[in-house]
Amino acid sequence: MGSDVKQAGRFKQWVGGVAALVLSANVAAQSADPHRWQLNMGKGVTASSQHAYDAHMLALWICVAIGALVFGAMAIAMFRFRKSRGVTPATFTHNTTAEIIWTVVPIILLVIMAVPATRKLIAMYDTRDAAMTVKVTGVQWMWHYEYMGEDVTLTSRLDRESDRLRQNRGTTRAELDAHGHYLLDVDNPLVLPTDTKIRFVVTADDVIHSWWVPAFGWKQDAIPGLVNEAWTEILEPGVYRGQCAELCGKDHGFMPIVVRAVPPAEFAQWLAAEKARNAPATPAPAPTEAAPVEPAAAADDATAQSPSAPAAPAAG
Ligand SMILES: [Cu+2]
Repeated sequence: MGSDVKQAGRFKQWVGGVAALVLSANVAAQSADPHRWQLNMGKGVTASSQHAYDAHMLALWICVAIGALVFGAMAIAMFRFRKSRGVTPATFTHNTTAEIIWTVVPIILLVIMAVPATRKLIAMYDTRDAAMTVKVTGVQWMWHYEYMGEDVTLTSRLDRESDRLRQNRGTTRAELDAHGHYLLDVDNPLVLPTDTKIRFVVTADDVIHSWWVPAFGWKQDAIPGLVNEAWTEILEPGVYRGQCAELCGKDHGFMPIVVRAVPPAEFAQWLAAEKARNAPATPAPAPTEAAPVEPAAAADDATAQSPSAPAAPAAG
């Protein structure tokens, strides 16, 4: 009896799992997160990622057709012309027509794949006419973001809870599952507008990092002393996650990327609020709190202005 109940529970769980899988195909199309047992690459949420997906699918279907043709021909040849049927082999060794065909056809196929792929690659590197620029700086082991010309900067680190779980030896699987985005969450996500061409300039402060959000369809190396460019135009609002994709030291695995893409109007609001927050404290409007606010604000200012005090020059 008990085992029956257990079995029924199992079955329910299994059915639930399958349903979740089928449903998640829909949800995944929105969130662009990979899901369990995903077979194909994701379409992503930008024109670049969808171009990559299209190029991939074109090549895939050409491969499928070639595979079906070649293996089909082999199967027919092995079955119909087998020795046990008394077939005697032909004695010719060359066939000029066949050789020309199997040289020309692949060339045509390669051109069919290369032309759109090259066009898409060129578009991926065309950062002109961007509406805004975000500077991304990789630092061991976090990301700095600067909205160029807006006086808004962010520092984005691994969220506290992931950090606590990863450092605690007693962390259980259940705790990790409960987190939901273990090692893929940050304290301050990069907020970006949708339907806007955004240019990125990517660099690093210490070692080589790489900024990678799979749903955007590209990754860009962040190299100290070098400024790399990239651009994106996010088509759907959502939260997109990525990671540093260049081994950059012991905490390489703990500098995830989270982008929150919101409609342009919401982004403008957020940016205005950030600007107000970062602006030097104006003395006039202090409606609720009085004196004790001032020194704290001043201290904040001082630290914000000199994030790293230059070391005294070494003598000699
Ligand atoms: Cu890194």
